[in-house]
Amino acid sequence: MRVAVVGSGAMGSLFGGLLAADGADVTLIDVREPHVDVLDREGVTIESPEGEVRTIPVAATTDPEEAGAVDLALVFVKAVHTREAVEDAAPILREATVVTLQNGLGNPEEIATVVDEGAVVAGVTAHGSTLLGPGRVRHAGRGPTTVGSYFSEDDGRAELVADRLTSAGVETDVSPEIEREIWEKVAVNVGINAATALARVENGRLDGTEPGRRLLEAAVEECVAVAAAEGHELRGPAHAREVARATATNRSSMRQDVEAGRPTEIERLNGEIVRRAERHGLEVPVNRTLADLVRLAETE
Ligand code: KPL
Repeated sequence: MRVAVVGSGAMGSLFGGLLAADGADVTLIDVREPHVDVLDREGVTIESPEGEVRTIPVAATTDPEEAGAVDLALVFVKAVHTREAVEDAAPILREATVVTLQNGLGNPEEIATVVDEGAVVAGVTAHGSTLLGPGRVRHAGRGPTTVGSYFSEDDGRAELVADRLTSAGVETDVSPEIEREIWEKVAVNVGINAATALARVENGRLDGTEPGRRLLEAAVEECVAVAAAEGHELRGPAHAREVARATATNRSSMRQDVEAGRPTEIERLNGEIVRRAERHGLEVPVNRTLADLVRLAETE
């Protein structure tokens, strides 16, 4: 199977490397030249959660067209870059199933501006990964991955994606309710990411302190109300608090972005909650404030 990973940072390199180790013909695509050079020359080096290190040969390029036509594409760019990255990769995606496991709302819709809706498989993953340096990632933790056909009844594509990922060691289920699953993950990210990025604290502080709990609960309650207005019933703050406890020592992805001076995913998370709330006539003052503060931090 020919696979392209569009956006091969920490998560893309991990998933691409695991698929290559399982026998797929993988090309990792990324804009960072030093990273791509090492990947293409030496392969991707993965440190497992147990501390084992292995290097897996892959092809890598900054030019999507070099990958040639693929059967499967995994989109792992930051959500702010989805449309541009998929547009650049369009020539190699004509026969591909295109999978997004990215954070936030709106990624499948962005991808479907470029490829057929039927080709889009969306999902969520609890795997964690950190980019240690060019060509090298740490597989920080394993967890469930769920995929599903986003726009239409599954024609077998989601099953196929789940089988390939599971065979590569990423245990994956298929859900008939993938949009709700994405909302559940969004609620967690809305409750944890902006607050940890702004306060520069580890995730656990949002469950382990009173101001942390207040912020998380208020942001998630607002998100739950917006999801309900769109027909999705979510589990609510208790679940986000559980995740904050389970990932207590993590630096959230948004905190890492803010600290590194990179653009964040705020517009796909709290920022998108604000926009959707407006459409439904709902007030979401906590998300509005968190989004504005992160936007401000991004301009530093
Ligand atoms: O998904 C995450 C992120 O940081 O983006 C959580 C679950 C909050 C873990 O850090």
